[in-house]
Amino acid sequence: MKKILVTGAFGLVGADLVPALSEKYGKNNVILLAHKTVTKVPFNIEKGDVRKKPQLEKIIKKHNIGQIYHLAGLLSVGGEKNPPLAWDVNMNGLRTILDLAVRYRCRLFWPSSIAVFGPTTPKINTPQRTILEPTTIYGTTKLAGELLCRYYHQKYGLDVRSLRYPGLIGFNAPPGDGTTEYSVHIFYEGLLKNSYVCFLKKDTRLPMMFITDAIKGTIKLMDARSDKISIRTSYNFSAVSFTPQDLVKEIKKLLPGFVCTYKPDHRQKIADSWPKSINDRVAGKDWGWRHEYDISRMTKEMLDKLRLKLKIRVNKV
Ligand code: AKB
Repeated sequence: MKKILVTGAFGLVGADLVPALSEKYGKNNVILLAHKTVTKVPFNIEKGDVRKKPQLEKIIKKHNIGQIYHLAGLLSVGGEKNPPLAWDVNMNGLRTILDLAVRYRCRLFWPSSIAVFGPTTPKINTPQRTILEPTTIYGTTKLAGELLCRYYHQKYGLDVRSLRYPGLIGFNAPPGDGTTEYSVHIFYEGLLKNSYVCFLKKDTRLPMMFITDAIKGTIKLMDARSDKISIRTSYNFSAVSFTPQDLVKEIKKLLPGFVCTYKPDHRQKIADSWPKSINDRVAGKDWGWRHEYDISRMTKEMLDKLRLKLKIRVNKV
C-alpha cells in the first residue's frame, strides 16, 4: 500500500491522528514529518521543513506516499506574534504540499478553521457559504488556503479535502498557541492547581469539538468517495458550542473545589470576531458527519485521560 505522510504530527490534531491512522493502516505505513529532531517516539519519523520542496519531495519518493495530512501551521495567537512567519509557514508550506500532491498524485487533507469567519459573518448557526472577512493573519492564511485548495482541485484535479476545525479539545498534545485553547489549558491547571485564570470573558460562546470526534470526522472525510465531496474549499464542521462559564460548571461537577477567574486580554478580540455556532449540514449530507461527544462526556474524558497522563491519583484531587 502507498504510505501516509503527516506534517505537524506532534500538534493537537497530529498527536491523536497518528495513532488512529497507525491502527487503521499499520504503523509502518504512517510517516511523521518533524521540523526538529525527535527521539524516543515509536513511529517512522523524517526531519523536514514544509517550506522546503526538495526535502519533502525526497521523503515522498522514498516512502511512496499516497496520502498527505498537512497539519503543520501557526494558530491564531501565535500568528499575531509574527505575521510574516505565519504567512510563510501557512501559505508557502501549503503551496509546497499542493504542488507535490499534484506531482505524486496524493490525496491531501488540509485543516482550515472557524478563523476564516470574521465580525461581518452571521454569528449563529453560521452557514457553509457566507461572508468571509477574517481579522487575523491566521484566518487570512486559512481563507487564502481554502481558495488555493479549490483552485488546485479545479485546475489540476487534485483530490484535496478540508474541514473548518472549531476549537479542538484534546489531551495527548500540549495546547497550542490559539484562542480556543483556553479550553485545554483549563483542564491542566484545574488538575494541577485546582484553579485557572481564563483569558476570555466568561460568556464568550465559541464552537468546540472533542478531539476523538475531530479525528473520526477527519478520517471519515478522507475515506469518502470523491464524488461525494461537493465542497473543495473547506467544510463547516461542528459539534458543541459553549462558554468558559459552561465549561467551568461541568469541571466543578467532577472537581468540586475548582475556581476559575476571568482576565480577558488581547485574545478576547479574536474570539469576538468568530461565530458562536456553526451549521455543518452539508458535511452531514455529503459524507455522513455526526458528532458524538457533548460537553459533559468530553469533560469527564479529558479529566480521566489527563489524570493518567499527569499521573494524578483520583483521591488526591
Ligand atoms: C485557534 O484558536 O487559533 C485555533 C482555531 C480555532 O483554529 N484553535
